[in-house]
Amino acid sequence: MDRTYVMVKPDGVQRNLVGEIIARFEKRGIKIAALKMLRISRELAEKHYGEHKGKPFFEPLVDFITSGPVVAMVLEGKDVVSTARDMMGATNPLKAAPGTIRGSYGMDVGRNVVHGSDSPESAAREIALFFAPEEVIDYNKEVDSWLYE
Ligand code: DAT
Ligand code: MG
Repeated sequence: MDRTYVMVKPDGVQRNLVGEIIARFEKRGIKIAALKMLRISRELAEKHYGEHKGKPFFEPLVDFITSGPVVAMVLEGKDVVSTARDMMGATNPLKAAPGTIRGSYGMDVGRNVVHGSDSPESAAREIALFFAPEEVIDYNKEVDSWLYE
């Protein structure tokens, strides 16, 4: 099974969307392997978004992601990196397909409610940034045999 890093951003927390977002992944059959709320430091934000350093939206992005608590999670499932991204929709919520998380709850690219790793390599890097190895839990769910053939 694959793992990805997903985060409800400060706007999602403030807008009471945490439960709704987690429920979408759970109901899909994606397993929660780690979950916590935290306030991201500037240092961690700059590492997490390191690939965007130097872009015009980098400073506002760091300001935004550190502006309030986030809910960080590791999700597990078949092809979960791309599945979670598909469920989130395009970066710009106005371009995100209706029914996706961003397409359901967002209006502006700088307030797009959720983050999800964009590749298995990013997922490994981001999981290690946000979670200690012992915080990511390996466990079985009986329902898996009803989700996977
Ligand atoms: P994604 O979050 O879909 O992986 P990304 O990695 O390209 O998108 O960008 C990270 C975040 O930065 C994105 O969720 C919102 C913000 N962002 C991206 N492009 C932007 C832009 N052109 N203007 C303002 N914010 C932007
Ligand atoms: Mg990205």
